[in-house]
Amino acid sequence: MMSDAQVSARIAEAEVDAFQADGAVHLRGVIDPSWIDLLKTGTEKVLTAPGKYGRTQSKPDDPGFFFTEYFMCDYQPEMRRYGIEGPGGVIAARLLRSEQVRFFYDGLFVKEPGTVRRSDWHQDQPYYPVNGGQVVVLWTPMDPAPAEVALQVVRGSHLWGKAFTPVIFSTEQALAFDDSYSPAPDIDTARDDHDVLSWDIEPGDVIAFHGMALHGAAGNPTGGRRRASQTTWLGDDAVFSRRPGKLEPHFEHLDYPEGTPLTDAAAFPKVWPRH
Ligand SMILES: O=C(O)CCC(=O)C(=O)O
Repeated sequence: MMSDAQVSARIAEAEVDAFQADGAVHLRGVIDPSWIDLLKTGTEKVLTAPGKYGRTQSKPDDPGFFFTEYFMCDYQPEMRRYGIEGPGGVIAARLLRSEQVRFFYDGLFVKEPGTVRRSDWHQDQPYYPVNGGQVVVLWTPMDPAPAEVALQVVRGSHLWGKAFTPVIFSTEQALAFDDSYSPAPDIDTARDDHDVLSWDIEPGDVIAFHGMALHGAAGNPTGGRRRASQTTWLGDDAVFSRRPGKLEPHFEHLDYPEGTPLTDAAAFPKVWPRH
């Protein structure tokens, strides 16, 4: 098992610079195989007995099967162990150049072979009441994923200064936000107008992307499964900021004065430094 120092040393300064400038970076071999095994075990348990946010995103007559779940660290021991004890905290601290890192939440994206339903282009931060530049999502595949089916990111979109209206995947319904939010552009119909970052990715690798980076993923036309975990991490400058509309009920208990640093250990356990 790699030590935290070994994980950190695998991330070159140029990769940190790329993350900061592009809003995303592909990190190779930063997650030990034993963590991937733990994620796979957790995934099967979640598929068998999902929590209250488990959703089938593909419609009954859609080919394939696309399943998502969130907040597994609250109820699923394998996922919790990976989130809290795994290498995510040190990776996030390095990429965010943050003194401290707090675990925020996790997600699961399973696309069985032949899945047509895609993950629409979106930014993550509008879905939750957190502002700040030091927010990173670590997207971690459990299966090899060629670039066409892995997560893709529009280069530099985290610096556009734009916030896009969240849309609930399963119902395709936009949340009722005010006009400080606009609909996300459909990158697929105008791909040539955008610089889309994509990578062939293996288990053990991570695509790290900024909370305001515009990202999406195709369905899964391949013959293999495409299971991926995401964990979301908050750095020093992350603060509470109320969104102009209703969010997932899970976030409703988060209620602080606007701009409060997110250091409430019950909601945001500190994972870096380790002690
Ligand atoms: O894996 C996918 O299909 C989408 C992942 C995603 O959108 C996310 O991690 O926010």
